[in-house]
Amino acid sequence: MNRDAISKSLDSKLSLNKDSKVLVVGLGDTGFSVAKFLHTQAISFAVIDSRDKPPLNDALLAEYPDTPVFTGGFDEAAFNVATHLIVSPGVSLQEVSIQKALGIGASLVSDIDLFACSTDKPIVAITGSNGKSTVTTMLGAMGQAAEMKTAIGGNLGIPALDLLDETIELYVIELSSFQLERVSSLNAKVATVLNVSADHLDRHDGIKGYAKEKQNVFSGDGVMILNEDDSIVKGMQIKTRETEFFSIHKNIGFHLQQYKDQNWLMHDDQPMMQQQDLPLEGLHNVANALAALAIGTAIGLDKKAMCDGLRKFKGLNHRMQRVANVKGVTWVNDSKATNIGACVAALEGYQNKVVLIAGGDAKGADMNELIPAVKAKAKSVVLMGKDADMIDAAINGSVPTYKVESVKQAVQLAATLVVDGDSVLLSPACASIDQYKNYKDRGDKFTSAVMELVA
Ligand code: UMA
Ligand code: ADP
Repeated sequence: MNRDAISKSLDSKLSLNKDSKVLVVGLGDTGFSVAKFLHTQAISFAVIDSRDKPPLNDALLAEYPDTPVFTGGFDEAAFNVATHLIVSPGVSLQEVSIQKALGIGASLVSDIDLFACSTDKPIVAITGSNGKSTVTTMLGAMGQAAEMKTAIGGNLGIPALDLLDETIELYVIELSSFQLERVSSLNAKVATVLNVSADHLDRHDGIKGYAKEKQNVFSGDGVMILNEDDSIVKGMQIKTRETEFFSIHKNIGFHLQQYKDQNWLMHDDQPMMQQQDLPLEGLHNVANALAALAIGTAIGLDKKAMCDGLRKFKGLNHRMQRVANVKGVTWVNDSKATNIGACVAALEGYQNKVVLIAGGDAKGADMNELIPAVKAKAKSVVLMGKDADMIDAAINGSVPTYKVESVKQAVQLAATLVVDGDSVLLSPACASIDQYKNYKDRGDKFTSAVMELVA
């Protein structure tokens, strides 16, 4: 779409035009991408961030020196004059200033709304508690194999607005519950909720409220891709909409089935590819591949290209990533397991018991839900971080536990607990922000500590 077409679309769908008074709330990657976008649309804006010196402050002022920027708190006056608030996902909508501004008539808009109004190319929208980044990247690999110019981003890393480019033929956008709770005009051509398990309960109104935000991904009339094995997701079906299912337990839609004595990924009665050709560990990754095949088929990608894309996809760092084998012990970095569902999926993938390293910020989750998998698959648990005591209380002596101050110490201690043939799994079931910059930082420190053992 050209600039004029985008302006018309923004005006008609979001009542956003040159007369609007826009306040961009949050100056991180999202806020900066919004600023760039509004600038190209010649819509004036101010930016606000509650940190004293947000990291992109200088970059913004270097690029757009005339922009009013408010930092070090949420200045009520800036909110009171705004007609539109474009709020970054990391900023809670419960902020008093935001609620007041919405109360006196400001509109809530997200970067994803701006993005969706600015392209007429197909959008695939992917959400779920776990597997979003994996499935989004699988679709990127499939699009590439099909020689379709495909852009991937959103919560994955590159803000959606930064992906906009006239030459792109397919957008695959990962969306978090925070992004979805502030989206009004998405209308993706194909959308999925991969699964729903407890996460971010410190920001949402229980699991029901969290699932409701995820369901927003289906706004519009596109194809719905649903997980037959997840009762919450299955319950999201809208009978009048075109729907496709995926399952690892039932022979329905895109599923896993024995065919000619081998396990195959099937579409109805058609074999697509053998499970053994998927270069990823764990049944949860088979579910991810089936979801990606269902999405790709709904978009119209060629079957052979999709399977070629999957065969070449080696997985993402910090997700069940084997970092080393030291004296017969396998060390696995699953630092991205920031909730219980991901840790359970990781543990269930093992035949033999492992030494589990877990803990961090549980984000309001009930750690009792982790215990059956811990009892079944952990020989001992090394705990770290803010909610170590809470996890220890839930384990309640059923498995030996040890407490440490950091992931480095966890590696050093775990090394004393293992014998030849064991695995040590960092799969924290918690966010990292209580002790680390992010999950990557935690995973990198784990890997460095393992490398020190090698040395
Ligand atoms: N801020 C305030 N007040 C607050 C909270 C935040 O002013 O009360 C400001 C911060 O000071 C900061 C800015 O808001 O300057 C940051 O905004 P942000 O937290 O929304 O972060 P962005 O840099 O815009 O990154 C966001 C996503 N971050 C979050 O949802 C927390 C990134 O997902 C995403 O990649 C990026 O947009 C591009 O779309 C990260 C993430 O951790 C990877 N996501 C969570 C997850 O995957 O579990 C949801
Ligand atoms: P997300 O983007 O939703 O956080 P990722 O693909 O980054 O998902 O994976 C995050 C964590 O969840 C990793 O620990 C990974 O091993 C695990 N995981 C991936 N797919 C699934 C799934 N379908 N079910 C449960 N856990 C999963």
